[in-house]
Amino acid sequence: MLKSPLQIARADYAPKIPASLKGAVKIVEGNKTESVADQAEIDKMFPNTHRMPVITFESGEETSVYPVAKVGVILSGGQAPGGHNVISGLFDGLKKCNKNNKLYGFLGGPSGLLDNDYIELTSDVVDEYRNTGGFDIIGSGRTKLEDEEQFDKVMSNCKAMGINAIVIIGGDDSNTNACVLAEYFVKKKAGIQVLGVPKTIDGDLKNEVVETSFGFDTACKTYSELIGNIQRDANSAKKYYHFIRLMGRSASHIGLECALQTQPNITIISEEVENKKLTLDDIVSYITDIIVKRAEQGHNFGSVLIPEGLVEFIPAMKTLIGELNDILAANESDIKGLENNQKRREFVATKLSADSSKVFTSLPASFADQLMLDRDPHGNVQVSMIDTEKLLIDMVKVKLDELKADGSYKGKFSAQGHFFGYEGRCAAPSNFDADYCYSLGYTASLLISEGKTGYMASIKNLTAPAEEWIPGGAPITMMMNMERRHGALKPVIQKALVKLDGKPFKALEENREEWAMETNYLYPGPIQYFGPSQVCDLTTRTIVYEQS
Ligand code: FBP
Repeated sequence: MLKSPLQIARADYAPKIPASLKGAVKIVEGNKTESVADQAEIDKMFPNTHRMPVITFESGEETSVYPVAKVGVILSGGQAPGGHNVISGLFDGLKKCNKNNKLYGFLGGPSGLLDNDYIELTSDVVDEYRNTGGFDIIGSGRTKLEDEEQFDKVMSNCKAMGINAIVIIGGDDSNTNACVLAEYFVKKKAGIQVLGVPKTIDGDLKNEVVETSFGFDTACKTYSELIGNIQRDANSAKKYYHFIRLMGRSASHIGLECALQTQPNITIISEEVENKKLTLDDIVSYITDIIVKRAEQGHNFGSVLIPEGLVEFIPAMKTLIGELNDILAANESDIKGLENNQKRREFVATKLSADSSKVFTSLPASFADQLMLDRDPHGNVQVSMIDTEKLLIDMVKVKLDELKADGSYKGKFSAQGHFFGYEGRCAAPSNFDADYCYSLGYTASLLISEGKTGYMASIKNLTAPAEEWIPGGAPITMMMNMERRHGALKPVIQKALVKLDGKPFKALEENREEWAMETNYLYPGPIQYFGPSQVCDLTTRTIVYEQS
């Protein structure tokens, strides 16, 4: 494989790990846990894996002798920086536990487990990928593993290969499925453990035991570098407003973190929009108002951060999308058979409720078409394909033209739209993600060796130096509650949205008026891999505020 000079230098980086993982390790079981809500239902659905204790790994006196394990690993869902280091940590940990342990990588995500499509991950393979971004070592996918027929297929494939543990590296949906699979295998006495690892750049898989999901740190640093560069350009040319949409399918953690790192003029947070029941028009008015005030000071440039998932948090749009989901699912072939998008829009409009139909038909045609695009395998709208930044630019322009006509706006408005998502998902992991991911993988190997199932690897105390991190495992059931999905109540991991009373949001709230009017941009620059620790080992502002 051809390598860049940075890749060659970076291959030698030895991830920093918690002191307790360096020598002999002992397992310490803590208090029994229970699900975040709906305990009675979770008891019924997870009789074997609900109410298990939290686990920590501490320095021990004697090296344990572990039985041989054959382990399968999959990468599930969207890419996130550090996935390769989870696999390196898992590989090294398994070899440390027993040199005869073997690791197999199932290809293309969960479908690899169903199709029995795998490679053995030997040191030759793993060494090529240490400290690199991407999921290309084995690929990823979004196939849903949720019904018993699939579980039986996975069980027979694993039994045929002698696999006794599966590690699922994924987000909230994939870890929910891992939990259901773990319970099923216990019930069937399959002798196959299932462990999860918290992945997603979106940062919405976190709770009291999982402080952050991996990849969030690197992705936000990558986007913040780009936002900083754009802001410096805006402040130099003084002629453009940059509307920047940031990935994060649901929660606005990425937008909030990038705002704290770069201090833009305007930041929209979806959770606040929902909480205040704002309409699209309210959001446009808020942005327009700031643009008018900046123009009065002679500033006709600026930066606006928009979360990718915004449309689903605007109450009227949320209702519309909910109705569209049902209509598209129920009339799939009829809609696909129509000759063009205009006909599809007209057909769909007749099926919507009166209110939603009004909203739908008032949207620009191109935007309405994007709302009708295929859902992902989990039934989610593919928000990365919806150009919310362009919609907002157009709507702000219309409002400014009206204000100009009545003489209350005399500025100039010229806007550029950007979408940052794929630029960050496979970036070379920051030191934080390289260290965190390696430690997560290593911890997963210990959970396997200790015979645990239905656990997610967890590393706590993440704002301290890596030496002081606390490795362990959290029962996935403790993160669960019952939610309505596709019309039925299902056990799912509770998604962590931005808390409006949390310190990261408060920090934005306290400063945003000043950032709107002043030009207080911060320029974080590129991720640094070599150099002083205070630059190279920075964590996110979010986690620092959350733990302060
Ligand atoms: P995961 O939740 O699987 O980690 O993926 C998150 C994400 O990066 C979102 O931010 C984004 O909306 C989505 O994936 C895009 O996925 P795809 O490229 O498959 O459309």
